[in-house]
Amino acid sequence: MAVRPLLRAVIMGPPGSGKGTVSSRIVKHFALKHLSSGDLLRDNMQRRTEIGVIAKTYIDQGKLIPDDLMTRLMLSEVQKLHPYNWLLDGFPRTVPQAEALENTCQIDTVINLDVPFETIKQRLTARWIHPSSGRVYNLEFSPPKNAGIDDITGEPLVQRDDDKPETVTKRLKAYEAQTKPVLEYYQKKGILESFSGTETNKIWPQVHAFLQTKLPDVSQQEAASQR
Ligand code: G5P
Ligand code: MG
Repeated sequence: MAVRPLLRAVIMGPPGSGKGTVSSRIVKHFALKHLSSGDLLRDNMQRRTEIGVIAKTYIDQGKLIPDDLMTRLMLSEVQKLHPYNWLLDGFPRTVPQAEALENTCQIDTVINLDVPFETIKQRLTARWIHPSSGRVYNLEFSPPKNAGIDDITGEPLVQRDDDKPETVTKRLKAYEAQTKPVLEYYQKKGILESFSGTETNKIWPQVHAFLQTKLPDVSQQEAASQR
């Protein structure tokens, strides 16, 4: 009997590097469950849960949520993902978070989107999101079919409060100081795969080719079964 491959992956990269965009392409092609720490926090903020209220005070200042709170929140979600293939987006973001994750489960691969900061700043001011699904649009790169409206649900799109230029600058500083060391942490473990560029459409084929060495592309299987 064929053994089903199991992949526990993380996608990393600075704010606005395209983690959400690439993740949505990954889940269309590979049988992976996507868990985004930012989407989870925004959902809590929208529902005004205790975590959401605390998170908002940090996110609005472009700061990271404290490690103990973030780790508790994400690890309880990670436990629910077992035994599926999964992709974590936005967690871990500090070395203590990476260590806490490693104490819970083994990570097989880390995809790093290496996009220059100048490219990112431009992108975030043109971003619109559909909060409940996490779908991401960009007025230039991937506009919705109708301005201000989600393609799937027809619900209104919003801009993120933390996409203001001054908050973006703070987020990039937090990335530099607290998240870059996580790349070194995974580099030392030999599981870091970096993809550099300024355009998602050029980075994506490389990520796709890399993941195909680990998992079957289920979209191709589906297409073949319909022929
Ligand atoms: P998030 O939500 O994890 P970030 O800052 O890591 O936020 P973000 O902003 O969600 O990352 P992304 O997912 O990397 O960015 O990028 P994206 O949304 O796919 O793309 C950005 C924009 O560019 C979109 O409009 C997209 O359409 C467009 N785009 C993509 N590709 C291209 C292209 O090729 N060309 C062009 N022109 N456009 C393109 O975290 C938010 C906050 O939550 C807290 C922190 O406070 C954080 O700041 N948080 C945590 N705190 C502590 N620990 C953790 N683990 C935390 N996780 C979240
Ligand atoms: Mg994102």
